[in-house]
Amino acid sequence: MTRVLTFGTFDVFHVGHVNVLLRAANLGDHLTVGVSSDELNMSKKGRYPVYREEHRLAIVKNLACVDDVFVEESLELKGEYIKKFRADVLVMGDDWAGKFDHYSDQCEVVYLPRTPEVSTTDIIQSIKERLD
Ligand code: C2G
Repeated sequence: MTRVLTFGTFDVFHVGHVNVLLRAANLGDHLTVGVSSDELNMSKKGRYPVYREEHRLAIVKNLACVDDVFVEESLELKGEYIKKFRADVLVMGDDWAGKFDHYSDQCEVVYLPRTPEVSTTDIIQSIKERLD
């Protein structure tokens, strides 16, 4: 049984999110997803997500390809999460390429290409423009 672990905010859930989760799930038999907390987003991006934490968790948790979710409280705890969830593979989008290579002594580290031309930031921008 191969256990896969991935992370993300998944704010304003879109097709790029579902694509990366489907591809992550296909790398193993069980997929656990760490969903970044509202506070982690505030500290790393300087803003709170549009969708609050429990709503982002509920969306990701109820996808057919996802087996388990938890709240990711800190970017520095990846090693602990890999142990806790007994991950064989850590999957990240290639916007993080190279950033997690040091975990390769604990599990396989895989970076998947992002889906082009879709992002939460662009969706928020396009809604704003429609309202102006
Ligand atoms: N993603 C993608 N294609 C897009 C947009 C996002 O493949 N067009 C992927 C990202 O690469 C990531 C996942 O979807 O793997 C979630 O994206 P974000 O919510 O933007 O995640 P991020 O805020 O980078 O959080 O510990 C790391 C963080 O939790 C990652």
